[in-house]
Amino acid sequence: MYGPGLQLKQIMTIERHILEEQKIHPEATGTLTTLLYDLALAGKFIAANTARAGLVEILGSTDEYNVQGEQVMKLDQLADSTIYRFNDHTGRLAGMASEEHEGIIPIPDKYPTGKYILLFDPLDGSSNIDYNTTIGTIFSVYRRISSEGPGVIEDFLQPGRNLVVAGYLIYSVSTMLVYTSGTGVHGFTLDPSVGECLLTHNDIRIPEKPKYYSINQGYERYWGEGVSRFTKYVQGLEGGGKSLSSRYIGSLVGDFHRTLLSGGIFYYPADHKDPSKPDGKLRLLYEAAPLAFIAEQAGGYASNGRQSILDIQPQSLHQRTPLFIGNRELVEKAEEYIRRYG
Ligand code: AFP
Repeated sequence: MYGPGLQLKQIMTIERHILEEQKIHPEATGTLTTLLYDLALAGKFIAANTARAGLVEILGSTDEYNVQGEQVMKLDQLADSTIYRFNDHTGRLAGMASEEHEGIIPIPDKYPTGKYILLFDPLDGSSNIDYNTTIGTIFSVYRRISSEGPGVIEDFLQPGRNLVVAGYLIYSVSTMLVYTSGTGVHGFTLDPSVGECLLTHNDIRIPEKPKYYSINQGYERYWGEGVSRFTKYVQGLEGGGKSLSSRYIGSLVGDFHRTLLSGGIFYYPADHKDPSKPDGKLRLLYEAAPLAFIAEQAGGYASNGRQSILDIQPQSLHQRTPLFIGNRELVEKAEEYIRRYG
């Protein structure tokens, strides 16, 4: 319980923070504010269920496979339907897209459509579920391009530069929500005793001195020369490099969150492991782009090895992309190695 030991100088709930942010935009109608509020609420529901994962019969996988050919975990479905149900009826959205659905998720005819588009990865890192390790939810919001009615594919295939809001929830030692609406990156920690997300990380900046590099080293034999040599660089073995320590969770949200707070680089490059996935594993629209927006707002940078993630024009909903994200200096160094060695 809070009392004399209270660590926070000021209690700023996520609701209050979102409302304060809204004041910066006098033209705001409040639609985005309530959308963010509901995403935070959906996150609390998902957090409550992930916290009970070992206790109720939701741990483990279903027998179904999603559009990526990956086995769908029960918690994935629960997270997916939670976010959908919080957002289908509000009149704020023209449509949604999720990792778990092949096409656009339409707003049911009986509800009005609105001016925003919501994309989400309901439960990222779900192969970690059975091992009680970090998982997360990633969300991003665009303004629709079409003028009215149900959202069309062009509304979804927008470059990350057009993002209005991006954020993630991380379900770990504690649950946190981190988001940006283009005015810095702010992190809120869920206090389970009162059920509120309180501001604990105001205006997050990636530390200038990087601490960790993060890549699945198990795939080393599938990398191109640029990635191999860059990895030697971050290990301090080539080019007067950094000699960083290594960390890898295998959950993008977890690996990114650590990179954001500690400084360093996370990368999931293109590799030769699976010819059907020449651009690596991660998805541009609902994984790489939102985290790239957050990274840039925190003073960092994200690239596919050749150009900014935020400048890529998506061609399809589930498009994959190589991702290099973290301290600008390191990501640009990775680009340099890839330009030079491929
Ligand atoms: P899962 O949701 O199947 O666990 O995949 C997680 C993920 O998409 C991303 O969160 C990780 O960064 C990446 O895959 C890890 O992939 P590898 O297991 O190939 O390293």
